[in-house]
Amino acid sequence: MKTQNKKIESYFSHESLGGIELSKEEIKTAFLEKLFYGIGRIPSVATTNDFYTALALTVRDQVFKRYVRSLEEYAELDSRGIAYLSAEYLPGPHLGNNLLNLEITEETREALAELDIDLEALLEQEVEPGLGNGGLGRLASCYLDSMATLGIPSIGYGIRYEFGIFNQTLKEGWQAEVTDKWLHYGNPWEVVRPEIAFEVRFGGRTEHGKNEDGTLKVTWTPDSEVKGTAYDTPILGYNSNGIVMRLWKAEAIDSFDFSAYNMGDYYRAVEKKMRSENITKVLYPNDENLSGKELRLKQQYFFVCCSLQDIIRLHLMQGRKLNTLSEKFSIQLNDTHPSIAVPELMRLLVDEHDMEWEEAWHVTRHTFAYTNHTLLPEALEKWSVHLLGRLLPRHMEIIYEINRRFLNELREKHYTGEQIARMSIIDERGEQSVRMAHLATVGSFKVNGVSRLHSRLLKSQVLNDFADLWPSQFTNITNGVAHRRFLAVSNPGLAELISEKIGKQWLTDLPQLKGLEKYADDVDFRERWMQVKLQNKIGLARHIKERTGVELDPSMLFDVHVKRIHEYKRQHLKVLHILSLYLRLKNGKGEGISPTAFIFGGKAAPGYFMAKRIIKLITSVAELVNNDKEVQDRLKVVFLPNFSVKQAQRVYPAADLSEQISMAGKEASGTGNMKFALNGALTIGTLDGANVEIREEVGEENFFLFGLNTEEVQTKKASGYHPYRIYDRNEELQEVIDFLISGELENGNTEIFRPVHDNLLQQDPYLLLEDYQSYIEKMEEIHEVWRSPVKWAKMSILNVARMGKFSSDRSIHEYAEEIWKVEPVKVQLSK
Ligand code: 8GP
Repeated sequence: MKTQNKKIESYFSHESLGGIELSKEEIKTAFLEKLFYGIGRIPSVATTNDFYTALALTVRDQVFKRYVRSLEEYAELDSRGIAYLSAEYLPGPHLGNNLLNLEITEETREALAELDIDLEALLEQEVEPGLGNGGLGRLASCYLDSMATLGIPSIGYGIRYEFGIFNQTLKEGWQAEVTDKWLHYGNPWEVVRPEIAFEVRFGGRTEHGKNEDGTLKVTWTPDSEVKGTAYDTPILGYNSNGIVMRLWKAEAIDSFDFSAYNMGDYYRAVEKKMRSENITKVLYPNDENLSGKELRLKQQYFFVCCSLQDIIRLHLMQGRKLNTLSEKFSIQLNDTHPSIAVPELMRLLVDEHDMEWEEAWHVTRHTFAYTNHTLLPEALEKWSVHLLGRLLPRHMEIIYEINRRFLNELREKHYTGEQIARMSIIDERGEQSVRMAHLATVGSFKVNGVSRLHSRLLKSQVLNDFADLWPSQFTNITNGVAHRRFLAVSNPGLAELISEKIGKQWLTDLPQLKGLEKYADDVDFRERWMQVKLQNKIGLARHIKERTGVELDPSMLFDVHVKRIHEYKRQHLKVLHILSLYLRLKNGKGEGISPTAFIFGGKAAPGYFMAKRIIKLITSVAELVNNDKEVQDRLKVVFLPNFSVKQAQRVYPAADLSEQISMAGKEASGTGNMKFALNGALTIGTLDGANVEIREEVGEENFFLFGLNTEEVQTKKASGYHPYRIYDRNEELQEVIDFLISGELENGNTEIFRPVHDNLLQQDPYLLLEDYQSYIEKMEEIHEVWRSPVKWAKMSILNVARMGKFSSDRSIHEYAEEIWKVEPVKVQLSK
């Protein structure tokens, strides 16, 4: 905060900004002032949204106070900083989390109650920014939360999509996509920074000439330009610092002067403006083949280009030289989406700042670190050389040069032709394309996977050649979750009970939960524990009734499968299980079945045929089961539409059983698995992703394991897998699979689920049939344990007590220590 104005400077000093505690009276006054002067409303005409906005603005002031202080402190200490580059963020609603971080939830609740306003109703009013698809985007937001709390000087860079992930509705049981309009009522949490804006160029051609001193000079003449403007959302840590999430919005460049054109050109000018703005219009749903999507590549380059220019601006502003960039900044690439940053930084250093290639490459390779989030071959990004070369001609040249030098290095090390072809950044098979994971790996000083198993598979399979070449470059950082949001904010009943027993330190030190272990044998504690769960279930049942009309008895086992819909996550294995129970009940063989409510939620990519059919299958099974009088008090099935962070915060606290049933080797980590267990749900899962480590922590006796492990999956596939043979040998499975095409699910329509049926019998790429029996048997065991409430409660308590490892605070600590080499800077809060 360097200003020449001493009076302003003194206002920013710690003392005059005052303490950070706000009394109920102060909150009330501030709230009313915001209502009058902030949005110009009198209470008699104010809507719930006006109240929400007034409260958000009140809270935002306090958030800014902390944020500004953190900035000051970071600048003064001249500390090393982190830029987190992510094409996706899923922050969830801000209000509740900020109230917790400011520790003013109760004061605010009381202040509003005195004005006859219910805080819960205002929390409900917030529309969350759905700027991500799922796990990867939510992880980025968890990490910003932890970076703020730990005091890591950092900025989260991303894209301010005008339309985020679509809203999901159901039409006759099928998913229908509705445009998300999260900005419709405005966004009180962000501020626009028109002075922080950069130009981004596309297309055109390059010219290779000479500088006066004879060195090579490349000039890029683009054929279009847009401007990226920063929109800042401060992200607060718990009782500590604030950092910023800086999202770029695309606009037409300022120099475009409309008045200089005649009428005809005026419209062309407007069209050009609209074309510019298109870049940040909409988030692409994942799981689709995006390789041909020019606009997607434009988005990636656009936000990377703005972010790097901003980082360089910040670096130079401190009077530093560009060749020290890597000493002052680490840039974390959240998956390959931002990996065009590697050639972009090279371009900026070499072409714009006249650095020698070798020196620029040294800086680049010591600045970037890359996190991989998926092993799925179809999700590994590739861009055709033709498209990339057309849109970013200079970058294509730079990529070729990086690759030429890299392949030379391999040749010097006597690599064979085949190995070289495998490792090349350019894939020469078929249409030439750029392998973005290779580009990110070659351009980074560290590469990490997101769970121990995933990192091992990354090293032994997807990037094995690179791991052999540079073993010390590879590491693992197991994911973690923002436990303050997913326990303290979303499950206040449980949080309170925990704090009563072990104090509040767990809020910033999750391993403290260990202290709960000794209460697992305490009858009174166990009862209160299950009482909290019951209340949460009652709340969720009410919500489900409102949203779907389905009534759930809260005493049932709440068996929950929520996450993106994908075949590898095997929602349809759960469906096979439900059908087996249904048929058992119909055949009078249902004695071992505990009354169960099956709750599903999750979005399917709009173009993913099978995933959408699986949603339809779930809703059809729900129709059948829920309307069959014979099984009514035993089984219920619901599909809760539009799963989001907000929904998730309702669902996790109310779950008894968490379904983590992906085929082993496919789920990089999973983070829902952690959120469930943290809220006292028991897990049924395969040895996949972070399940392995969760089981290790909570103890194998407190985790329901089933199915093949990764090696067994690979052996099975290598030796020739024949799903039909399994079907042929298992009578119950036959009945269940045949049921899919019996017509009973859809008014005599035998064809609707035939694609699922045929896929399972003919290919079954995710081994549902192979794992079926093991799953069914484990579920029988679970139903038996459920009938022993004491045992269940003990297991639930021990699960929570042993989840200390899975806080994103721990993950960020590891990133800071192992990768970024950055020291936390804790801002002193004067109370
Ligand atoms: C997800 C992984 O599927 C999940 O296991 C993991 O917990 C999460 O990332 C956070 O690490 N991966 C993605 O969402 C992903 O790869 N998305 C890209 C394909 C777009």
